[in-house]
This record gives sequence, structure tokens and C-alpha cells, in this order.
Amino acid sequence: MGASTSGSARRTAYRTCPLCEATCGVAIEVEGDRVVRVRGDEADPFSRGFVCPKGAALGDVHHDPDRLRQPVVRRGGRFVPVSWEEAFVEVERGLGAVLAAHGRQSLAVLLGNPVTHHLAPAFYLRPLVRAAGTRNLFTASTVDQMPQHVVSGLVWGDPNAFPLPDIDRTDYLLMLGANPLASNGSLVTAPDFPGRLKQFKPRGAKLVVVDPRRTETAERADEHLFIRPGTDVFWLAALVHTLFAEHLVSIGRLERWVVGVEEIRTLVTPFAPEVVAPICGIDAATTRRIARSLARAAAAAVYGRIGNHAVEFGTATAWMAAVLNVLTGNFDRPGGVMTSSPVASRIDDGEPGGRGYRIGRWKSRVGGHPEVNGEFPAAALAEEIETPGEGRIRALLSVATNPVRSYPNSDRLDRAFGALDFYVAVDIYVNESTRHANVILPPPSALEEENYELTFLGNAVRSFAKYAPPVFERGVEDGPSEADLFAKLVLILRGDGAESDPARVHDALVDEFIERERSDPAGPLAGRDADEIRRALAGLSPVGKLLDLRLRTGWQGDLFGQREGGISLTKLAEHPHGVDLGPLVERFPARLATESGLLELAPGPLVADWRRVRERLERPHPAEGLLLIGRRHLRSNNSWMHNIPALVSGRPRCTLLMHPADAAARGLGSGDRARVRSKAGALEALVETSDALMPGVVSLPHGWGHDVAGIEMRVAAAHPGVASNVLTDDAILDVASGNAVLNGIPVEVGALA
Ligand SMILES: Nc1nc2c(c(=O)[nH]1)N[C@H]1C(S)=C(S)[C@@H](COP(=O)(O)OP(=O)(O)OC[C@H]3O[C@@H](n4cnc5c(=O)[nH]c(N)nc54)[C@H](O)[C@@H]3O)O[C@H]1N2
Ligand SMILES: Nc1nc2c(c(=O)[nH]1)N[C@H]1C(S)=C(S)[C@@H](COP(=O)(O)OP(=O)(O)OC[C@H]3O[C@@H](n4cnc5c(=O)[nH]c(N)nc54)[C@H](O)[C@@H]3O)O[C@H]1N2
Ligand code: SF4
Ligand SMILES: [Mo]
Repeated sequence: MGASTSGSARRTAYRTCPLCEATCGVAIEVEGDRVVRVRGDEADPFSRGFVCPKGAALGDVHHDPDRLRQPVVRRGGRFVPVSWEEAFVEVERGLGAVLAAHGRQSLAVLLGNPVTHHLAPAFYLRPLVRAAGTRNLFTASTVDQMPQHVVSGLVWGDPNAFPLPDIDRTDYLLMLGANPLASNGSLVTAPDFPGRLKQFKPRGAKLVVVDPRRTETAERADEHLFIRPGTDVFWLAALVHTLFAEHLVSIGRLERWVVGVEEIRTLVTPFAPEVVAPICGIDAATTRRIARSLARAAAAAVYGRIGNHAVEFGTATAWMAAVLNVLTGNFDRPGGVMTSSPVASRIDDGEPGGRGYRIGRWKSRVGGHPEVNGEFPAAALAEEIETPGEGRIRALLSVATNPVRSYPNSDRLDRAFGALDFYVAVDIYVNESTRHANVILPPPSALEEENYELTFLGNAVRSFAKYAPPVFERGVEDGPSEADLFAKLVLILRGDGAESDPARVHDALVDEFIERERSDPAGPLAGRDADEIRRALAGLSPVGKLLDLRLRTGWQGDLFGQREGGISLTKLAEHPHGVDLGPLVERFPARLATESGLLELAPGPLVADWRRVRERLERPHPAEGLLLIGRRHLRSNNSWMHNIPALVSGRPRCTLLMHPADAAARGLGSGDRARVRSKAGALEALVETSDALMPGVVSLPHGWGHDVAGIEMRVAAAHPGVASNVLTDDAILDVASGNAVLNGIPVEVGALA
């Protein structure tokens, strides 16, 4: 690796950790081709030296002997290393055969979480999906945040404009179903979450955490409320109910753009605090008190995450959170929830209104699930592979995903993957999913690529920009860059042939971008000379060119010489610790992109979905029985970092947390093994009792279960844990968004016979 790194003199490379959404600045100390130490970068103005154990292990990932550095092809049940040329020929042959026999819809494209942390996917996945020509697109979004896309899309017209809690300026943060002390924050990029929460007390701000587990975050809160899993929607509706009942609605600045308030009043009428109390487990007086505090705080934010989104009423829950923020005047208010102002984006400050947001433009073949953001639900993948008939999925192209561990009903999916005709994985490990692949194409290590967290700086609580060149240069003999790898796949899928020159794809992307911005009369490049722009990009890598285009045409960009002092890639390269361009600013009403140009508090599809919530209010689930929820740990990252010794050492972390009374009632105690059974499947887990759990709730982390034959992750295999998604059910989903239900799963737990 790193053929052209010279000598063994120590140097320090500054960049952004690509492992979670927090975007911490890291200082990577390097000797020759070895990473010798990774520490937090004190000079990064956004993260100010914060780093977690995963970031500190970046070097271990880079040097992991099990990380693939060469393509492998499965031959006679074994993976055999091959040259890149051979690998691409094999991809062309295998995919070509399936597509020729069964058509384009027989191919599914699967995209996983790590793609959001790399530059090349940000630019090349769209062309890749287009070249694949299939509607069978599945991504981690439908095991994660799809409900929020739907709410953002329908209510203010932009599915990617997330309501970010403005945590540095808020006076009152109501946090539900999130544990940033473990996850470091999600759908809000705010490095050093713990440090930012520490600033609450000095400025007199309050943190209230609502979670079925007294989490690490709840321990630091002013107040923690247990809530029965899956019932947040009822409780949030009761808060809205209380705002109306006590005349606390006060929309403020945006009032004349908001429609649907009376419809909301009607919808929440049945949800009085007394009615929801037995369902949620939160008494009516507390509910009223919280509603008043929210309404009276100078600036307050309601923020919900995985525990609010990956549930049966995920969209309705996200909707009620948005309604609370709007009705209390905290939407687009400093210290409330705000949308981001990413440096690498255009921001149009024109008149409100846009194209609006649509779902269900086409439907999935078997389940009839509507597309959402152009995707089908992850929970529908297995049925699409298993069900015979025209359009059946027979081949996969996956990038950075391990569905056999991260999607619901994972045993079923494991069997389905075993029955595929052809599977190409772009991945760095042979794991539970990729062991089924015919070809695995490993991209370079993250440290061998340029670095700009395009996705997550787009969700940040400050306008911040930071670019880094590769820590290690690669030689041609080390294989294609990530951009070349994707370009090759585009060429193969288009039928241009595996030997075609990837530069064709790179150049076309640059030309397309320039043409789009030139031909838009209101665009940043309107009327400019395309050759002049192309010349200005000369000398940059393919992703460098595309990033430079985004930066320079962004709202802080130098507009290729027309805005003095503006941002460009060259300028960012002179600031290796990053450039802070200030806090979030009000963007509404200009940002309203609904067709009406209004903030649609009660859009039709959400009102229609509310029927499900009403029905459950009338027929709530019985209060007895156990409900399973997930959990995250600072030393783990979804399914793929268990091969790093420093992260799996110590006592086992994949345990079934139970309240001591629930355990005792089943003859169980800490250290015992229990049988856990759900409608979808069963497993055996190690019990750990804890009164941090709400009685009636058990918790198991996801992404474990590395004790299967055929994986090539030696450390992980020695610390296997169990696969919690054996228990989650792909038959139930959040209908409005197609999101999987990963929390609030009814389970039975018993002692092993
Ligand atoms: N260390 C680490 N960091 C990560 C990840 C990781 O795996 N490990 N994963 C990253 C990814 S992909 C994401 S999406 C983010 C997620 O970021 P978070 O959403 O902050 O993730 P969690 O830590 O799982 O927190 C979810 C919380 O929801 C609670 N919960 C479960 N069900 C319910 C419910 O019905 N109601 C309420 N109110 N609470 C409920 C759980 O007890 C848990 O505390 O984290 C990211 N960061
Ligand atoms: N029960 C339950 N299930 C869950 C969740 C939960 O809370 N509970 N959380 C869900 C959430 S929020 C998410 S985001 C998903 C995540 O699920 P996935 O999107 O499947 O992501 P990971 O499990 O992180 O797997 C990442 C894959 O990418 C590979 N990889 C790592 N780095 C790179 C790289 O640089 N390039 C490439 N090409 N590959 C790489 C790894 O080897 C691995 O195969 O899991 C979901 N599943
Ligand atoms: S918090 Fe996230 S971004 Fe920061 S060091 Fe840890 S894994 Fe990396
Ligand atoms: Mo996620």
C-alpha cells in the first residue's frame, strides 16, 4: 500500500473522521506507510479536539490484514484473488448474462451507510443507478431516517432539509429516541456532542430525554422520562393537544405561510394526556408540564431519531415533532430547529415555492410498496428475490452494505442472498452478506482518498468546510481510485465494455454540471464560458473537480473569480483544519419548496396515514409482554467495525439488557443465556440485568452475529455476538415511508431448557 510514500520521517495529516455523522477533525500521525497514532485535532474549529475510540482506531482499519486490497472472485465455494482486469471482465460477464436473460429489473442496487462518508459515491452513485436502469433500488435510508425525508418533503417541500436542533443556542431540548453520547448525533452534525451538552447548564438551558432506557445521554439530562417503545406518536400528539387546549400555539414570524393548523387541532383532539398516559407510560401532569415548558422557552427544539423513526408509526412521529416545532414558533428560529446552510450548495433566496414532493410514482412488484425517494423498502428486498415471476430480482450490485445483518428478518434475507444468480459487492470485507457475492471489488482505504464530508457537513449546526488530500498516495499497481471503480461499473452497465476509459465518465459528469449551471438563467454560472471553467479545474482529480465545482458555485463560493474571497478547493487546501463560516441562519420562507409555496402542516398523505394511529389509540397493544429495542455503543459502528481488536476488547457488549424484575420473573439473571423469540425468528443471548431499562423492555444491539461460515473477519468471528435482526419482522413497516420497524418488537424471553 501507499507505494509512493517516502522515507520514515514522521508527519501529521489532518482530515475528518469518516466513521459517523459527527465529522470530528483528526490528526493522523504517520511514519512511512504506517499510521502510528490518531488524535483529535485541537485546531479544528468545529470539533475542537474531540475524538472517540472509533476515530482513534482509523489506523487499525487501514492496516487491518483482513481488509480486502485486491478483488476476489468466488470459484468453487472459495474466494480467489484476481487482477482488477479479470474482476471487471467477470462482472461484465456475470451481470451481462442475467440482464440479457431477464432484463434490467432483475438487477437490484443496494447502497449502505458508509457511502455517505466518501466523496466518490456522492458524485458517481446517481450515474451508476441511472446506468443500471432498474427501479429496484434499496438503501439504508429505509432502515433509518426515511420518515424524516417524507415529512420534510411533504411539509416544507425539500426531503433533504432536515430540522436540525440548534443545540449550541437552544434553551430547551426535548430529545426522543436518540442517544448522542453513544451515537455522537444523527441527522444533526455537531462534533463533540458531550461537550456541547455540557454548555447547557452554564447558559441555563434544559435537556429532557424521552427513552425506554435511561441512556448515557439521559444520565446527563435535567429530566428523563421512560416511554413504552413505539408509542411516542401518541405522546407527541398529546403535547400538541395540550398546546391547543391551553392556548399555547404561537407560530410567530412564519405564521402567514403556515396552513393546516385547524386540521391538526382536529386530528389531535382525541389524544388528551389522560388518554395516552396508560399507552405511553407517562402521566398526564408531566405531559402538560412539558408542553408548557416547550411553549414558554425562549427557544426550544424537539428532536427525535432512530427510536422515533425506525418504529411502526415513524412518519407520524416525525410529523408530530415537526408540528410541535412549528406551533411553538421554533421552526427556523435560532435555538429552535433550523435547516442547514452547507458551504458546498447553492442557496436560492427567491420566492417561496417549488416543485413539491411526491411519493408512490411507481410501486414494488410483490408488495405493491410505493417508491419513496426513488427507493423501495429494505424490508421488501427478500420477497422481491424470492417471489418468482417477471421482474424477480436475480442479481445484486451492492456498495458498502451488509443487509444480512442490518435489514429486518435477516435469516430470511440470508437464505435469499444464497439463491441469487449473480452478486457484485463493492466492499472492504468478506462478511455475512458479501460471502454470498460472486465478485467483491474493494475500493481504496478511506485514507487513500480525498476527504470532504459532503453529506454530513450538509446537516451541520454551523456552516463549516474542510477538505483533505489523501493521507497515502496510491500507485497504479494498487488498483483504481474509488471514482475510477464506479466509472468502470457505469461503463459496464451501459454496455460500453469493461476496457473503456473511465475518463469518459469523469469528463461527462463535469460537463453535465457546468451545462446545468450555465443554462439556468438564475444559476451561478449563467452566461459563463464553459471552457474557461474547465480550464480552471485542470490538474484536479475527478472527484476534486466535481467538489471544486460544488464549492465554487455554492453560496459561499468564489464563482470562478466573480466573488472575491469566496471558497474554492484551493482555498480550503490552505486551511487543513477547516473553515468555519458561522452559525445557522433563518432560511424560511424562501426555502419553502412545496407547490403551494406554503408550509403544509397537514399534507394529504400524512393525514391519510393518521388513520393507523387513530386505530391503535382505540385498540392499543396489551401492556403485558416484552418489547425489544436496539442500542448503540461508542466502540461499535453498525455491523462492520468488530474486526478491530481495540474496539471489541473487554467484556462482551452484545448482551440482552433486561430489567432485574423481568429477568427474575423468568428465572434469569446476569450472565445467564436466554432464548429470545419473536414472530420472525429466535436466538440465544447473554442476559445482563439493569434497572436502566424500563420494565417490560429488553434491548439488544444490532450488527453482531459473526459466527457464520465463510466470513473472513478473524477478530469479529472471535467476538461474534448475536444477530438482533433475526428477531425484527419484515412484514410490518411504517407504511407512509416504507421504513423498517426495528424498535418495539414483541418478544418472549425464557431460560434455556
Ligand atoms: N457508536 C456508534 N455511533 C453511531 C452508530 C453506531 O452503530 N455506533 N450508528 C450511526 C448511525 S447509522 C445512526 S442512524 C445513528 C443513530 O443515532 P441515534 O438515533 O442517536 O442512535 P441510538 O444510539 O441507537 O439511539 C436510539 C435511542 O432510541 C431509544 N429507543 C428505542 N425505541 C424507542 C422508542 O420507541 N421511543 C423512544 N423515545 N426511544 C426509543 C433507544 O433506547 C436508544 O437510546 O448513530 C450513528 N452513530
Ligand atoms: N435492529 C436494528 N437494525 C439496524 C439499525 C438499528 O438501530 N437496529 N440501524 C439501521 C441503520 S440506522 C443503518 S444506517 C443500517 C446500516 O446498515 P448498512 O448500511 O448495511 O451498513 P453497515 O452495517 O455499517 O455495513 C457497512 C458495509 O460497508 C462495508 N464498508 C465499510 N467501509 C467501507 C468503505 O469505505 N467502502 C465500501 N465500499 N464498503 C465499506 C462494510 O464492510 C460493510 O459491509 O443498519 C440498520 N439496521
Ligand atoms: S465521534 Fe464519529 S466522527 Fe468523531 S471520532 Fe468518533 S466515529 Fe469519528
Ligand atoms: Mo443509520
